[in-house]
Amino acid sequence: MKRSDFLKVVTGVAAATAVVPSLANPFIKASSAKKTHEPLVPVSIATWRFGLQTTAEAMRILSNKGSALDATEAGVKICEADPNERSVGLGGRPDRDGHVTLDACCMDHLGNIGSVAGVEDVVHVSSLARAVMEKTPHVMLVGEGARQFAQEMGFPLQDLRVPASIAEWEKWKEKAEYSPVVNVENHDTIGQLSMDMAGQLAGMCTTSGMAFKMRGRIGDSPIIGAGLYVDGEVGAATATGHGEEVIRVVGSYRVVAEMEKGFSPQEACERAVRKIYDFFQRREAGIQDTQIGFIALNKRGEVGGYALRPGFQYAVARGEGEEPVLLDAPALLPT
Ligand code: SD4
Repeated sequence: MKRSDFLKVVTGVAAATAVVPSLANPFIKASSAKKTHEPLVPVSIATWRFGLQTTAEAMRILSNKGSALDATEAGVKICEADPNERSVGLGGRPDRDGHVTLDACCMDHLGNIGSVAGVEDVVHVSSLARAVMEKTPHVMLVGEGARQFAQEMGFPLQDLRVPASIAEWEKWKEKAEYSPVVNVENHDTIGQLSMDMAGQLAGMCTTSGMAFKMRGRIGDSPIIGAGLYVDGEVGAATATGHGEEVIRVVGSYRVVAEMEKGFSPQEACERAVRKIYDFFQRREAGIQDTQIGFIALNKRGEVGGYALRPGFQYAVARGEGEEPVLLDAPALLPT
C-alpha cells in the first residue's frame, strides 16, 4: 500500500472509531493486529441465529482439515433442509403467485463462482450453485434451465411448500397488498463464510428471497459481488436483508474492497452499510421498512458484522471444541 493510501485508511479508521464505539467482542480483533504465521485456527461465520447450527457443522468439517467450501456447504444445507426456516430452502415463503423460488451462490478462494436463481423444486440450491461452478463452463443458471440442470445432475425434485408456508400465503392473498418489505422479522437468508486450516476462504449464500415477491424477482443473494464475495488474498463478505439495496452498492464486493484497503472486517461492514444509507438519502427514499446486514471474515480470521438497524445477529465458530457464539451486530440507526 502506498504511504498516502495508508494515511487515508488510518484517518478513515479513526473517523469510524469515533462514530461507532468499539465493541466488547472477543471475536473482533483490532485491525492493527500484527500479521503472524501462527498455525491457522479455522473459522466459520453465518448470518442469523440458525448460524449457530450451521457454523457448528462447518467446524466439524474444518477441524478435520476439510475445505472451507465443503464445510460451508455442509453448514448451509442444514438450513435449506429445515422446513421450519421460512426464508431458505424447503418451506421458504412463496412468491405472490404461490411458487417457491430459490436463489443461491458460492465462491471460493481462487475466484471460482457459481450461482442459480429462481429455481423451483430443488432444496439444496447451494449445492446446485456449486455444481454450476464445478461442472459447467458458466457461472449462473436461472429458472427452468437451472431446474433442468438439477435434474440432469441427479438432484431430487420436490415441492418446496409446507403447510405453514401455504397458510401464510393464503393469508397474504386475502389482502394481496403488493408492498414487499424486508425488515428484521421477515427475512433470514443464510450467508456463511469459512476459513479452513490451510487459510483458504469460501462462502455461500442461499435464500427464498423476499416473501410474496413478484414472480421472477431476483435479489442480491445469487449475485456474486452483491450477496457474496470472496477474495482469497483479502477476505470474504455476505449480505442479508433488502436485496435491491445491496445490489445498488454491490454490497459484498464493497465490503471486501474496503478490507483490501486496510479496514478491519468490522469497519468494512460499517462502511458498506453507511453507503447504502447515503444512497437512501440521495434518493430521498423511505428507509423505515428496510433492514440490511453484512458479515465479513478476513484472511487473518478476524470477523465483523453490522446492520442498518438493530436486530441482526450472526454466529461465529472459531476452532475445534469451542461452541459457536451468537453476536448482536451493532447498527447504524437506533431502531
Ligand atoms: C433478497 N437478500 O432476496 C434477500 C433476502 C434476505 O434475509 O436476505 N433476507 O433480497
